[in-house]
Amino acid sequence: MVVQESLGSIRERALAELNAADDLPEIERWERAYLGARGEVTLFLRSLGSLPTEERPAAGRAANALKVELAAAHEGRRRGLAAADLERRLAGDAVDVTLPGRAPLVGTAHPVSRMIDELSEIFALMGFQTVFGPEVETGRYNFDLLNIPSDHPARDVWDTIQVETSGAEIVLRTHTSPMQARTMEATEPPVRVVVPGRAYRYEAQDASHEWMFHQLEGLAVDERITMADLKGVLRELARQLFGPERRIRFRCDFFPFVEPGVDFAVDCAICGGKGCRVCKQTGWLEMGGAGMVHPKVLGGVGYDPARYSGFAFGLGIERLIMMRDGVDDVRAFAGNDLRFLRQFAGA
Ligand code: FA5
Repeated sequence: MVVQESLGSIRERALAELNAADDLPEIERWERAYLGARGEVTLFLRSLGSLPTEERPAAGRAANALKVELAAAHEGRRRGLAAADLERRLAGDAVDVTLPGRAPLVGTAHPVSRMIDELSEIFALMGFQTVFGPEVETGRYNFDLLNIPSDHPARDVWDTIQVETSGAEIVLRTHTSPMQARTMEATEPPVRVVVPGRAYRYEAQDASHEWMFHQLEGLAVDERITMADLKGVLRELARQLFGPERRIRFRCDFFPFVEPGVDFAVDCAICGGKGCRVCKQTGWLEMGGAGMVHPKVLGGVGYDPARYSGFAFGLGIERLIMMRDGVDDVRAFAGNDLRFLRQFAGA
């Protein structure tokens, strides 16, 4: 009787504590306290030997029944808590599939690349092919074949980034003009090419000068090419880029590889030529240098200057974008500031 009573009170206490346990670690502690190697029920079973012989079978059955009952209750409670715990965690991790997604960052072509594409298209419609040339050049193509003698200041080490100092004159090209001779050497007239690409100069940087920038070279060589052709092509370029009303201006300038040489400008589209902040009150925006290919350049690549004539021009691509889109510092193009670059996205 005593045995039954004490088992009864263990049972009541155990079930009450089990119901009160409300997380998995507490349930594990409970299991150790009642059913573990030193648990109350286990110790009770071990102590059966000290009972009088006639009480042992009934006490053993009762204790085993309690052990089975408590083990089943433990398992039921553990599963219930585990399921509740899982549900709680799932609710915390829930994804609201109705929320709008995050827009991925989409890259866009650099404004210089866009301008190169645009220029290539404009010139393709006038029959010019786009070609590319090496950025590391020899003195022969960068200077000699362009009639720039070795005592010309442009050959001075201060203007040119030298790649090789051992004697051979290997430089980063200072303009895209070396492709004039390279193109003519590779083909017979007629020639009509434009050459976009990088140029490098050992130059102090400021709002309108970079040490690395882009140019677009143009070259046309055939029989009877005249300055009128040059003017027509550049006027068409100015109109395509800046609008149908645009006029262009030629002024005398000197480049050793053209004769005559000019600088060319377009009348300012913002003020219509009256003078404003963008054109610095002059009414004109400078686009680049141009002229008729010098007979020495034609002769240097084996063309007969008595039979063939041609024109060439070179313009600064960053400066064109600056004029058209109102950018006031050339350093912005290579500055890696996404706020600047994004303004051109989709333009
Ligand atoms: C030349 O480079 C000649 N090769 C152009 C030429 C070609 C003349 C064919 C005749 C026949 P110039 O140094 O002026 O010329 O440069 C041409 C253009 O490149 C300039 O008008 C300017 O728009 C751009 N440019 C020159 N230097 C820089 C610089 N440091 N930073 C940005 N743009 C520049």
